[in-house]
Amino acid sequence: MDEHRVVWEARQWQKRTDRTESEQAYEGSRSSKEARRAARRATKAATEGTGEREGIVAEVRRARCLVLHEGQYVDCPLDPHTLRLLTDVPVAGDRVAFDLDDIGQGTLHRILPRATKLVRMRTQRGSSSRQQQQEEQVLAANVDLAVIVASAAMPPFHPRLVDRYLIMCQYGEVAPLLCLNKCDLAEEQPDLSIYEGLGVPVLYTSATTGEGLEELRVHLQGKFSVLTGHSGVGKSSLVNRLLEQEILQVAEVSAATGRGRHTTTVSSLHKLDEGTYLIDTPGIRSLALWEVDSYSLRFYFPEFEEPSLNCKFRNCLHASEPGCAVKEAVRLGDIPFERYESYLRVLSGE
Ligand SMILES: Nc1nc2c(ncn2[C@@H]2O[C@H](COP(=O)(O)OP(=O)(O)OP(=O)(O)O)[C@@H](O)[C@H]2O)c(=O)[nH]1
Ligand SMILES: [Mg+2]
Ligand SMILES: [Zn+2]
Repeated sequence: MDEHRVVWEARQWQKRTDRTESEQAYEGSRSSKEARRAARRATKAATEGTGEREGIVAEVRRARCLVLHEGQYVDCPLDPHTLRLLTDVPVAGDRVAFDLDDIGQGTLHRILPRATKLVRMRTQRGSSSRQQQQEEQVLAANVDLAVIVASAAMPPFHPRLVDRYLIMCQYGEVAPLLCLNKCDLAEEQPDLSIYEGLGVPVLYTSATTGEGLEELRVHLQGKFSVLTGHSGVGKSSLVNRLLEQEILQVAEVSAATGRGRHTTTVSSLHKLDEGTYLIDTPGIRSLALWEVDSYSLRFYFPEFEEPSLNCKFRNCLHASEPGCAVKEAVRLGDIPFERYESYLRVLSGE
């Protein structure tokens, strides 16, 4: 199984080499604290003299956003003029250049290039017809780690959803970690060895009893992380527990449907300690995948990469083609059947 780990990491590395220079510069800055400081100094130098400052977007509401700057939250209006200037809507984790006036109000100037982004697709009704339009929705920017939170029970664990979250991480170039929360509620924990085999760290936690939280803290240390997952799995509860404060609202899962109530409605960034930040996000209703067309989908399953070199057709989609080495690897048990099944489901647009 260790080979898969290598493939996963190699794939990430390979994608990184495709980046632009400025992205690579920032990427490099994430590799060590010293480099991160150097990047900050460089940005500071670039923005000095213009009165501009740099901050991190902590929360975006309808007409304003909060920017974290030197330990203070700065209120910045998001009026139509500012939004036109920015060309994109800021999201939690974005690094922004802004100006501060005498009464402490900020004016956003620019969103700095995003090193990573966690993205999902949002479907919107077209204005004139019933046509559905699809639009990229960035959940969080510049994160090093995506904590995919699932629950052992209430709502029940859905392994196939995890595969979709992993595709989202691969697409956004964010390292994944699987956190199975509410372990106190389940007598038997689901088998997550498939994910460990892929090189994805797996943690078993309970925001109620505190189980696994110290281990989670170790993984978060010194990183910008985002918690993502379905509604009601306990994302906000985990953040509260880690912050040791009841900052975020939580609500019970509906007894009738067993589903979460979409309690969190906007993403928010929280500082755990110097250099450690957490972004809580709203629960995702459905995880349609942005820009992952059927041709490129196979690249998001890193364990397919090596066997696919032996497929008869170079463009093999590993579906109904003859001489498919990926299907053969599934038959031999080298690729877990569940992962292949997930792949086929996403491929068929389910
Ligand atoms: N037993 C148990 N309950 C938990 C645990 N974590 C969270 N809960 C409960 O689960 C419910 C939902 O928790 P939230 O933290 O609001 O879930 P969320 O993922 O933030 O949900 P959204 O904001 O809707 O996306 C609350 O009633 C929590 O008290 C846990 O580890 N064990
Ligand atoms: Mg929440
Ligand atoms: Zn094939």
